[in-house]
Amino acid sequence: MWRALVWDVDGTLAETERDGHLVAFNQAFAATGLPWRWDDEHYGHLLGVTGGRERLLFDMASRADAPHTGAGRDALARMLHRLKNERYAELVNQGRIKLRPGVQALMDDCTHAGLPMAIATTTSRVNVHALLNAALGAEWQQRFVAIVCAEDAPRKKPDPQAYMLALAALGQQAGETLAIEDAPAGVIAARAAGLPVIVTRSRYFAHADVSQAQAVGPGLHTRQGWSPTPPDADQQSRIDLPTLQAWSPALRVAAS
Ligand code: XBP
Repeated sequence: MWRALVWDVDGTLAETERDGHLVAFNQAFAATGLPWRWDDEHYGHLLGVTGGRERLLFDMASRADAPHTGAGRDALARMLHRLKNERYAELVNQGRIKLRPGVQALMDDCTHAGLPMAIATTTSRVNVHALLNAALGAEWQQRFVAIVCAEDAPRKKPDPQAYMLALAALGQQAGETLAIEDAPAGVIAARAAGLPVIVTRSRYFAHADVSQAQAVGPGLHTRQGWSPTPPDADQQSRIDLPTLQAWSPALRVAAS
């Protein structure tokens, strides 16, 4: 049986990268008068860098029109990142970013069953707050034992720091706690902390190597298309908590 569940945020809870962060980065460039624009393909490439500010600095390193000094690039990245986060919150509040199908239903299952949940993300706290306040309401934080964000875990995924902190707050054994992820860096981080992981494929990591994960599927809304096959895979219904509990012996053996 799982004793706790840890959620990644971007890509796992919602398609925040495509519908939120990418749009907001481009709005921040425009608002600053910069000619830079990131297209879908370039952003997919940049997502190999975790952390929005780190992503900006990585991109600037190959731009001739970026500030020439490290201090100049750092100051610009901080300003753009702050602006981006403001625009991201606006997009969320406009209702442009919804939770992925099956996410809220599984959260509700856990809440009703008293199964503790935590969040482990490399995203800034303001972005997590914007998303979950809009999706779950003002009391959203009460649903999680721990909400570990970039500010708490500066060593970003694939470093296991965020998962280690979440696990410590939950007070559970790593092997009895399931992580839900979408990205290779997140899978590596969770596995390095000892957690079994299931992956719900997202837009930018649809074909990425997540071979360290114990199961991979299209999303929590369906039991079909998963590998390995979940219990009662012939059923059309979603991945609910009873399904995850029935699946746990196989996933835990695969993780050990
Ligand atoms: C995703 C990230 C973040 C977001 C942007 O983290 O790497 O950097 O792209 O958010 P996770 P910030 O998959 O762990 O949720 O701009 O706040 O970094």
